[in-house]
Amino acid sequence: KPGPAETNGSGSGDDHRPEMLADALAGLKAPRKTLPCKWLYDVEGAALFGEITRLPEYYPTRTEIGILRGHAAEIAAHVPAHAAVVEFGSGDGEKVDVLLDALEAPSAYVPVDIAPEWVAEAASKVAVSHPDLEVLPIAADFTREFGLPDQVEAAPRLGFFPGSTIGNFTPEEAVRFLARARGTLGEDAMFVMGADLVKPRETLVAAYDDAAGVTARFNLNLLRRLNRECGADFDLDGFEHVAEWNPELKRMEMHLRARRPQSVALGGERIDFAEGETIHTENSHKYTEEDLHRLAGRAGWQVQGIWTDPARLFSVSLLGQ
Ligand code: AVJ
Repeated sequence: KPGPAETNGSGSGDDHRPEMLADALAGLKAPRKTLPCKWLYDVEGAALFGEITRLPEYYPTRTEIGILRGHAAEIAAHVPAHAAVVEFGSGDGEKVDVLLDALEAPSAYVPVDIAPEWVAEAASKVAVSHPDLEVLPIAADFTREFGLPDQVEAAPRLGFFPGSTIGNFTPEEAVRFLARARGTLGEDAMFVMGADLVKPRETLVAAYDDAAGVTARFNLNLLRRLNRECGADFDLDGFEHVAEWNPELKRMEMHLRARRPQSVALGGERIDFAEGETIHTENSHKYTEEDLHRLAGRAGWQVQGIWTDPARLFSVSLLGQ
């Protein structure tokens, strides 16, 4: 099946490359090298992430869908009829379908994503599965302030933020995001959020360093992308994928580690790597139920319910006022 078109580069849309190059130079010239995780998700990165979600070790996606299927009616019982569902980051339609099926006469579906192609795809899938629903896609960066279309003005709003994407934020950023979402959705809004739970290290490390090496390819795609789109000359064999549990900060960290000393050309500059030096590429924060209550409270929300799977791997929370 054809995926969404490339947002930039050869195709249409704003050129993201100057921003990506500026981010890369800033991150790689810092004393501890980093690259923002948002650049992991180009078309190839998104395809690799899709592959990750089907790996035996990567429990989050299938566990979350199981929780949603098992408890959608219970969750929906808390939500007023005719709600407009606003999805932060457009999914592939599967998760939101489960929610929409359980809600009483939802009035609208508003997928929000920075890539116009992705929102359009989410919108057309849901338009097919729910032909009576008004579908109003918005191309916007959901980590920043954005407005809802006038058509959803009157309806009660339900935010939907599945996938543990919240885990990409630090707890402070997560509080700011949740508070902003409350403002965007308005009075009496509710919010359904998926978050990965703290668990033994071995399970986490396996999920982020799978035996088939798909997560390694996903991580290394960031360097491939800098080569392809920013004219860098990273030697992909010169770096290896590292997935580490940080118990103090309760997060999985992905890094790329230089296997040997090397020097890389990027944007007219040279970036030097010592052997063993790492680039920090992604965080995936894990929460306890207690942490989730605290997080929601700090952002001005109240937890109405938290649903988990029998093994307590993953959580789906309903936040309200
Ligand atoms: C898409 C951010 C939820 O943190 O589990 C999966 C990304 N990175 N394997 C996650 C990811 C490596 C994923 N999120």
